[in-house]
Amino acid sequence: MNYDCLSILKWTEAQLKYTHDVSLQEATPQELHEALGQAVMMAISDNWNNSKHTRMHSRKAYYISAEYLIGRLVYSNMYNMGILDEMKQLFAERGVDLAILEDIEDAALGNGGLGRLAACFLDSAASTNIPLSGYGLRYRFGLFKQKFDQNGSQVEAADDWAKYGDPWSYRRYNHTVKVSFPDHTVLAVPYDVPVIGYGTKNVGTLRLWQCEAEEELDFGAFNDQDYLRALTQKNKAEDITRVLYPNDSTWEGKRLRIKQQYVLSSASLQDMIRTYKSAHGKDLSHFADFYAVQLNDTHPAMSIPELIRLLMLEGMNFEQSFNIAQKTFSYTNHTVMGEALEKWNLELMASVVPEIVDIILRIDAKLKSEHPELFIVRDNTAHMANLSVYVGTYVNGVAEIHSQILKDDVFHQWYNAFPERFQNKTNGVTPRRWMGLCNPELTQMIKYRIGGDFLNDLDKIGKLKPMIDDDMVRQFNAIKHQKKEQLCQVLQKQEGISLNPDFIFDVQVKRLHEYKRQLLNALSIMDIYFRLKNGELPDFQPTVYLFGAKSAPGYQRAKAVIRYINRIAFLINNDPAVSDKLKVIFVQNYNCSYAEHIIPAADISEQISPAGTEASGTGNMKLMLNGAVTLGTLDGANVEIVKEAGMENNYIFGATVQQINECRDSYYPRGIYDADYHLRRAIDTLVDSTVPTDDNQRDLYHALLDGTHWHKADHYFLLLDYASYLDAKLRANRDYADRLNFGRKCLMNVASGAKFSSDRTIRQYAEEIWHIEPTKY
Ligand code: 26W
Repeated sequence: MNYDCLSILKWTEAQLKYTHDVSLQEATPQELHEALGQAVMMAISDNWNNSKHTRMHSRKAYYISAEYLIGRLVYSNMYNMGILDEMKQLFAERGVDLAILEDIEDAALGNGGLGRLAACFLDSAASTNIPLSGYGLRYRFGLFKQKFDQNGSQVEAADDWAKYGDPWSYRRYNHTVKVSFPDHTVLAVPYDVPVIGYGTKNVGTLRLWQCEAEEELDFGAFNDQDYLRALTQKNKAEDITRVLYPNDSTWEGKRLRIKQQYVLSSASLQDMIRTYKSAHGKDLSHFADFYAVQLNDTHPAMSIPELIRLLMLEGMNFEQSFNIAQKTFSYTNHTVMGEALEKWNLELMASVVPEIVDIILRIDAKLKSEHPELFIVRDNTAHMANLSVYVGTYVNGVAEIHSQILKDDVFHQWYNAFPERFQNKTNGVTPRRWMGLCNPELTQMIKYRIGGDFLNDLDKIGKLKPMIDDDMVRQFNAIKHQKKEQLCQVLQKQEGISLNPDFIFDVQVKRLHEYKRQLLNALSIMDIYFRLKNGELPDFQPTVYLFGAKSAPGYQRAKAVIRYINRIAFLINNDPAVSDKLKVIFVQNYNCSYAEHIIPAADISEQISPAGTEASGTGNMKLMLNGAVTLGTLDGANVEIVKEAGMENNYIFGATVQQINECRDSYYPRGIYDADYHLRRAIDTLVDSTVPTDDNQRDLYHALLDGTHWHKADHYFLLLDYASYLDAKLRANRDYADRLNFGRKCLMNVASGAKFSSDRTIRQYAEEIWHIEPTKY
């Protein structure tokens, strides 16, 4: 608040001079980023220190997460400080365009929704003065960078995000902790990242642990000229936080992952115990009165046995420690997909963290004595979700429908035993990054219309609704066009493709997974392509279908979908018969920064998972807030989005959860294939010679029509929903022709977005789960 921009500029210049001997104008983007980052860190340091001291003695919450998808911080930090425009101006006056910082890499310390949610939550807690801190891991390599080769296949490259330095964290070596394994002990060194609140002096903290060796160099080995052995311990320690696991929603029982999870858990809890003691003294029996810990899925669930272990080391008995742990932790579930639920083999776990296994077995014995129908350990396997439900105060899902499925299905028996523990916390997104920063034009229009800032009180956006008139719709449409022009420039530069901003922009951006059904979208595009060529869709409004998605590197089906979409894109984009009607583009390396360009330009938001599979979705909210209509199923938060914005302003299709459950046993997709010529023609392009094919594409074809040993045919019901999907898609396309009417639907979505601010979500966590109050300033 009231930061002095001229001082920040002066400090930046001084830093550049001292460290690189260059002027503002001569500096590379990386040098400028480093210097400006350091200057900003200086500017916020008093507020950051004050925030820590102010909350020292009060009850606090901690978010433990293996992932934080924070993206690029330089613009969002200055935005939240309220200085971005003035800084741009000051630099421009000196001949420097701050847009050069678009070259700075994202910090992608997360995979997708779960990691980005963690970042939005920290932003919201800081902006609403809620005393929440984050704990995570400082991966040397974040989520891989993605390119496409000549075949359209995904190629991965390491993401060395901090190679030019990281001005947004301070190494706090004095708070280093030790974490022990049977064969070695490692140091967990904290790096603190400030989380700058918007419109407040509050600055929160994200503390990221980096593993290092106690002895960097084995001098004996070095003297024996055994250089490899001299570095063994160093590498073994650093390996633990070397790389983020790139799997989103499929689980792999890897030894190194246990180590990561244990370091995250142990280091964070040791740190909490240290700060507890310095504020409240040695008696830890009141630990849970001052600390609430939220587990972001089960990735940090080893925190539960670890807290019990640490309290027992302090002299408490098992029962006392268990009770404190139960009061301390709550658990958020982010998926119902069976293959994503973490289940550790006990022998594997015991070889890495033996004492943790002993405690899990004691917890399991206690559970079984109280509730013989429930289990944590079964078949020599520890079910981490069950552990988290049992030794926790609350468990929540991330959208209404998802929380209901947890009660009815995933945790049905647990719900019967502990009904009072189950809650819902519908996800949200931060309006600062996902409106203010990425769409200043729309933000400005809304501020002007409703008279004042709304980015830290999104409820105000509802005031727009009664004001929507043709004039406002025209202004909205003009802004949308402007955002498309800007996106077209980015796409020209990044992908070398030129697009027409007058087209409809229909976007599907999210991780690539069979359940998200990018293939359904692709098949409908092929169908539309053939129909256009036959002159069957004379009034089709020109559309670009835009995809952005990374596939887990070992997920062959997902990679085959990427290749297929790239191949149909090549066919369609090079066919002069449809060039004024249809374009398909799959952007490379979709990430936070790309999202900030794509989302404001979208007209149509594809949210097409089969009902009951997508826990919430958060991209759907970002797109809604930027005025895209949802083309979606009644799944996840889509249900709440259309409840707020009106069915009539969105395009909802497909089977409901109930309908899917009812037809599951008798489902016969080949019957649909045989009966629908258009759909058949589209599906056949997976295997005929319309586009190049391969074994993996043939596998997609057979998975749809024949099934495999582990899944029946068309496990995700593409064929079941196809007809209603195409119908809704073409209806949206027709409706677009009436620009005023369609623009009104878009604006109704913007004006109905209040619920989807993560400020609302984080307040509900604070009130209903953590029982903490905002700090007063
Ligand atoms: C251990 C492997 C693994 C990795 C990641 C299992 C599960 C995950 C996450 C649960 C995947 C994820 O990001 N889930 C998404 O979480 C978002 C935030 O709540 C939701 O909006 C998405 O619907 C959900 O898929």
